[in-house]
Amino acid sequence: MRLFPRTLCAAGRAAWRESFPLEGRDVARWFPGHMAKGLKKMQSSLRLVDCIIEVHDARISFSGRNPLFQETLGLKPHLLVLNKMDLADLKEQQKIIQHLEREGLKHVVFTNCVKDENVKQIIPLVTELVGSSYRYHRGEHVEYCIMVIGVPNVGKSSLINSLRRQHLRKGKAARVGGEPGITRAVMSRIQVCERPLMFLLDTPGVLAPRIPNVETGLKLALCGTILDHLVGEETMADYLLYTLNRHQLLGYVQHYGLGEACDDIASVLKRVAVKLRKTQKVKVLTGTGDVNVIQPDYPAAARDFLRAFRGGLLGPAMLDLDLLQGRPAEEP
Ligand SMILES: Nc1nc2c(ncn2[C@@H]2O[C@H](COP(=O)(O)OP(=O)(O)OP(=O)(O)O)[C@@H](O)[C@H]2O)c(=O)[nH]1
Ligand SMILES: [Mg+2]
Repeated sequence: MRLFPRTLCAAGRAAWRESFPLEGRDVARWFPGHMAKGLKKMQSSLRLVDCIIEVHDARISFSGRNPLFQETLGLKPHLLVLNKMDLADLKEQQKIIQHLEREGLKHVVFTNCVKDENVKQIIPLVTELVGSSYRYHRGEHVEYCIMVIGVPNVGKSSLINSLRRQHLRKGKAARVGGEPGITRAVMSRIQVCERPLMFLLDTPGVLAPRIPNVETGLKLALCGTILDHLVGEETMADYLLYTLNRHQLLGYVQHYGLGEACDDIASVLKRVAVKLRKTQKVKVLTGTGDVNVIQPDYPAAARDFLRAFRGGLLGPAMLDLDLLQGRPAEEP
């Protein structure tokens, strides 16, 4: 169970690789077929698009974005929307923006698409970006066509719905869900604004995240970008505890009434299970007869730990703090 070092020491590296091989073909099975197919269609529609809005999770501002599309993009204006800002620890927001600028990302907006926070900034920014791009000089087109892309479950459909609420006072057009892979229709064209006339193409989370190392994979998994059962909830819970302790995000101590921070996932999950009354009686055969033993339901506890994190109940998080502070993810 103890896969990750609890402190900043590098112990346990070998265990990462052994317990969680992420290289090559293994990553491919994380992405259901329809997502991979969507990429081709998306590329063929790029011609029609005036601006790309890339949505990503603000808790992993640097990790997992797929740089591949940038090659396809060419000179198209590009806006990075870092969504789920309500779940992100943005104390270092300026540093994050500077870090992204150094990577060539000049236009970044932090949003909460559930509460429509900062979403109003997007259309004026898009209009400005398109206006100062080559497309402006084509003249004959009055409407703007925007493509929303990003890795699964970052809130692409939620952004579209939020834009519609803000600019058209209309309700849901795109289906939203808590799991990756919700948007399945390959390409729908959705109006989001009357003046200027603006359409968005919703895409089915087609971009496969870039996963250069195990930690990036686990960060993406914690943010719900990869289906949990493909990664393993207990492994994810283990990494979650490691990363919370590493960044001194100790909200879990209070949330579960643990009294103090703990670096052992088995004992944390045990206490979570007891608190949630997720225990089961198991008969154990001993030399002197059967004994009933109370056993914690570790998978249920791990699931609750992940759910609490994702719901923001353990406090806001910035999983890329290591990258921001120049302490890159440890390679296996
Ligand atoms: N807390 C929080 N949750 C959000 C926000 N935006 C979206 N969500 C939630 O994140 C989940 C995924 O949202 P979607 O809009 O379906 O994401 P998507 O990128 O379209 O997902 P796929 O179509 O599966 O690729 C849903 O449960 C949303 O309610 C946000 O700003 N804050
Ligand atoms: Mg969607």
